[in-house]
Amino acid sequence: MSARPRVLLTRRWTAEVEQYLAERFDVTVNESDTPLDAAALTAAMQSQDAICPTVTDRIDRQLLAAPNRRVRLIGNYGVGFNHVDVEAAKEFGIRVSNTPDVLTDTTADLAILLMLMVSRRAGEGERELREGRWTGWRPTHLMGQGLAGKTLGLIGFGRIAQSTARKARLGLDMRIAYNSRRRAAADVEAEHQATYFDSVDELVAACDVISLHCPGGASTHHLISAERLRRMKSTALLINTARGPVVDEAALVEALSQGRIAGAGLDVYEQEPKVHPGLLALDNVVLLPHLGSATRETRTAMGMRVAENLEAFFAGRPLRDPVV
Ligand code: 8YV
Repeated sequence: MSARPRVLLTRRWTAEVEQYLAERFDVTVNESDTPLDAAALTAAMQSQDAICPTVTDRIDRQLLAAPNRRVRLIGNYGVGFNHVDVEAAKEFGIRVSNTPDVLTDTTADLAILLMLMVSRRAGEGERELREGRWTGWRPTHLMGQGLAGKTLGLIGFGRIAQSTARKARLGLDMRIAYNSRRRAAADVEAEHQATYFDSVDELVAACDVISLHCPGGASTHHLISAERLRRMKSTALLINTARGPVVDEAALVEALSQGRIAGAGLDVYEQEPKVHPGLLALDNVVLLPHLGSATRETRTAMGMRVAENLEAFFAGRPLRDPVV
């Protein structure tokens, strides 16, 4: 029997997937479950046939250019791949795959959760109660704002944005508007009763809630800038389940502290796991630790999707989810 391909999981995965992979590949798992440093990743590039990274690993040009490289596939655990230099991978003939579809609803649920938590001041209320500051019911206590009839503006209109639109429209009775690099087909717009804005500036000015669903990377860096925050309504909420650097965090802190927008719900940050101290001090912001896809079902489905890509690659079949 020929030797089984060597595969590195840079973090612990769910038990089902680790077992599934161990039955098919020569798997190394990073038992410490803490991010590997550049030296460990370089050694893996030289000893493994495939590496399966997560958002906490930096797979940059220098790493991909490691001398005596053995790795031929980067099987990313996650749909977003802005932590992988795909241009360099392409140049060096290294394949890259990701895990679309399986985390769509789970991540959209989290966007809705943040919208509800911020609009109904749930974080503030829970802190008040746990800290023993709740003095009892009164008509004007922690009044939030309703979402029904309000307009949700989506930036990016891929799978997760459309799932969020569906849940917001059918579940919360919101109106849908969006901006994306490419306008969606007429039947997709009709399905979501979505209004297209070809300008982000106009979208942010017109909507009550802005939710980010675009990819990370250079083209969307600080897309939500101080200037765009200024264009938003003073009652508006900003939701980010995409990537931290899409928002200028320092500008957001300023806008929130000065009451220029009403609140924000964040699941991602510019320098994870660091969070801007200004955000921590604010009450009108809900902060979650990158939980977008964190359900048992989804984390297993993501791992199985990586497994499908590994199996296809090493059997010489086309990748299920080719990025490069
Ligand atoms: C993942 C995500 O947990 O898939 C993505 O792009 O942001 C998260 O859902 C993370 O990226 C895993 O690498």
